Amino acid sequence: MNMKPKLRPMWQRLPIMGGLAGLCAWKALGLPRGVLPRDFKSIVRNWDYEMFSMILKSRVLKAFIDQPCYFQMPKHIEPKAEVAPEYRLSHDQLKSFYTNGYLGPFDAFTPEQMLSFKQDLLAIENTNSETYGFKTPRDRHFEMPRMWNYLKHPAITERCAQILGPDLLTWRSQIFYKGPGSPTIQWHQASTFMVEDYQDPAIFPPNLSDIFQLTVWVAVDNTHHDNGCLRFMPGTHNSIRPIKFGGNEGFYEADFSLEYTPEEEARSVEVPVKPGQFMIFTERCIHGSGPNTTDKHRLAFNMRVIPTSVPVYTDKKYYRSVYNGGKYHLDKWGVALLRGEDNYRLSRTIPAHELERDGAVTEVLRPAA
Ligand SMILES: O=C(O)CCC(=O)C(=O)O
Ligand SMILES: [Fe+2]
Repeated sequence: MNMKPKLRPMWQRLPIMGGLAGLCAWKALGLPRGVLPRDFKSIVRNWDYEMFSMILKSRVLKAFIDQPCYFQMPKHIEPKAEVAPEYRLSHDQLKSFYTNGYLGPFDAFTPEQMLSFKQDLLAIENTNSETYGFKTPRDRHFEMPRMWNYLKHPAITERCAQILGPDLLTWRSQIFYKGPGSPTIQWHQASTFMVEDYQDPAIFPPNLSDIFQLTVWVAVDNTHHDNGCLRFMPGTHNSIRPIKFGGNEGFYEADFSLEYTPEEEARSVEVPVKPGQFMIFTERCIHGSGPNTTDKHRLAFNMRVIPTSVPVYTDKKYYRSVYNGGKYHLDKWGVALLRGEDNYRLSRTIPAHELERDGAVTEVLRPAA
C-alpha cells in the first residue's frame, strides 16, 4: 500500500477520510486489531485522537506525522547526572537547552582526527552495510570501532547525561554526506520517529512530553552558511507540529512541509560548527540545513541517544524507511550502551566487545573541554 504522505486529489481524499473515520471508530470501540492489515493496525495502535482529528478536520490536507507532545520547562533546572568538572553544563547552558532545544557547539576531536576519519567514512559509505546488506549511511558504528570510540567520547556522553540521566544508549547513527551542490534538508522535527516506518514509532518513551532523546551531531568538515551548516528554530521543541501536504519542499522526496509561523522562521539561527565539534539537540526542535553551494562536500555524522528506560523497535523484525529507502532487517541491529548501566534491558543489545571488535586498535582519546 502506498502510504507516502503527499497531496492527493479530492476523489482520493474522500475515501481516505471514510477509512480513517472507520479506524478511529475501531480504536474507540476497542475492536480486535489482529484482523487488520499491518498499516491499518499501526494507525489504530499508534494514532491518538488528536492525530485522527487533525487529518479528518483538514480533509486530508494536514496531518501529524509523529505523536503530538508538549514540552514543559522543568520546574528545577538541574543536571541529571554528576560529571567531571570539565564536562559540567552551567545552569545557563542547561536553561538555554531547555529554552531553545539545542546546545553547542562543543569541542571533542581535533581537526586532524576528523581529516583522517573522513577517509574511513567516505570509504565505508560506498560499501554494503554488514548490518543491513545494502549501502546505507545508517548504523555504520556497528562495523567501525573507530566511530564507536568517537561516539563514546566523554565530551559527548557526559553532557548528554546531564540532560537525559546517567544511563545512556544509542539506537542509531548516521553519516551525513552533503555533496557539492546538494539541496536544502528541509525544516523537520521528530519525536518517536513515527513517520519513518509508516505510522510505527521506533522508540517508546514512558512519557511522550519528556525530553527522552537527544541527537548528537559531529562536524567532520568545517560547516558554515555556504556548505549548509545546521540551522534551528529556537523554542520550537515546545510541540510537535502538523505537516501540510503539498508545497515545494522535499524531504527525501516526501511531498509535504512542516507547519510553523513566519515569526518562528524569522528567528531561525544558523550554527557553524568546526571539524571535531558537536551539537546536541532534541529532534523535536525544528531544524534542517541549507543547500551546499560550494564545490566541496560537507561531511558530518550523528547519533541518537536515549536513556535505558526507553525501548526501541519492540517486537519488530524490520522497519521500512519511507525517506531513506529500503527495508532494514533488525536481526543484526541493537542498541549499544554509551554510559552507565542498562538495568532495564528493554531492547536487543549489541555488547561492547562486538563493537570494539575484540581488540581492534582505536585511538586513546584526549579529554576535550
Ligand atoms: O546534517 C544535516 O544537514 C541534517 C542533520 C539532521 O537533521 C539530524 O542530525 O537530525
Ligand atoms: Fe534531523
